[in-house]
Amino acid sequence: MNGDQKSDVYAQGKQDFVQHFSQIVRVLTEDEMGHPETGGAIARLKEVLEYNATGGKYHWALTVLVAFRELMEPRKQVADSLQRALTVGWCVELLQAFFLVTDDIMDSSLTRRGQICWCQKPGVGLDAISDAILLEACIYRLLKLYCQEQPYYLNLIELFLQSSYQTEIGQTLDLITAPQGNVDLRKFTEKRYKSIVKYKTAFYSFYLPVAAAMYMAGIDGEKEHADAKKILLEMGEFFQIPDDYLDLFGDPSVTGKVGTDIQDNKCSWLVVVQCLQWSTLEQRQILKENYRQKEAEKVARVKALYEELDLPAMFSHYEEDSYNHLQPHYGSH
Ligand code: DMA
Ligand code: MG
Ligand code: MG
Ligand code: MG
Repeated sequence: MNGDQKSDVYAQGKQDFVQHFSQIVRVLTEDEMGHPETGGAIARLKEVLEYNATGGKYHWALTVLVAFRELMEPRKQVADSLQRALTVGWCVELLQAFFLVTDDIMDSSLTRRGQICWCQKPGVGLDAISDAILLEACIYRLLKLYCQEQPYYLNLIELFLQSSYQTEIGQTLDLITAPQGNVDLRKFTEKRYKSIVKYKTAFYSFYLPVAAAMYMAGIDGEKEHADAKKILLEMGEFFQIPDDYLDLFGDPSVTGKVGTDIQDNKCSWLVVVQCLQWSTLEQRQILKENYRQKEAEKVARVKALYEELDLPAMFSHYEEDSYNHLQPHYGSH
């Protein structure tokens, strides 16, 4: 497939996928909506789903669909199996929503997908923790409702549990490398950076959607999954680097979020792989004094330092190189 054909399948899938959302909400809420005991909680769940599960790019979820269409024998791509693929796509999206709601609490973020973070909405606050847990529970309700009879049901449950665990380990690494008390630049190593990214991003956004489609298509061999995992985890790293770059240099009206990595003392690509490699002792001192600080002038000082070090240009080169590096893999079928 060439690039254009690929974006076509994504565009086509997106319509089907977005339309499937009303069915997802209905299936998750219809039995208990109006229930004398649980009805109120279910109404809250509906609101949480509508606010937090929609409005993203749906890229990872659509990957389930595209991979499913490629891997599944065409004669088995009937209405029922496509419905299941759409639903598993929504399970990936719910997992993402669960992580984003909690991530925004941990990162003290203000906006997400062009709107106020759920936890920042008046009257929500830390109740968002309970909402996030509900979002996670919905994944397993959907898997049961749609896939219970399928031979791959257990594999899918284990895959979602395993991916959640890896991501939670990644979030933990991310947090303990960005302690609230002090700035310790020695913690920011390239090795640590790679581990954080592999666990917090690559498993759930790259390996999970493809592996889910593989299981649904009956591909459950260890070797096939290990091979897919190897390249997909590598791709995950290439994805987090732009996220880190755009946290500071992106336009919030495009990214839909205002960055917080400097204020949060994060082990971001900008500080680790670039800044610490190129900076002088004086520049490191500036970093020490201004990183992990909330004041706008201090954040601006760090940004100015990154600009002095030419990090935006380095990022462009890096992007080009990584694209060329991954191109043979992208084009391999
Ligand atoms: C996010 O990393 C990782 C997960 C598991 C949501 P991040 O905090 O850099 O993401 P974002 O920039 O979207 O807040
Ligand atoms: Mg975040
Ligand atoms: Mg985070
Ligand atoms: Mg980020």
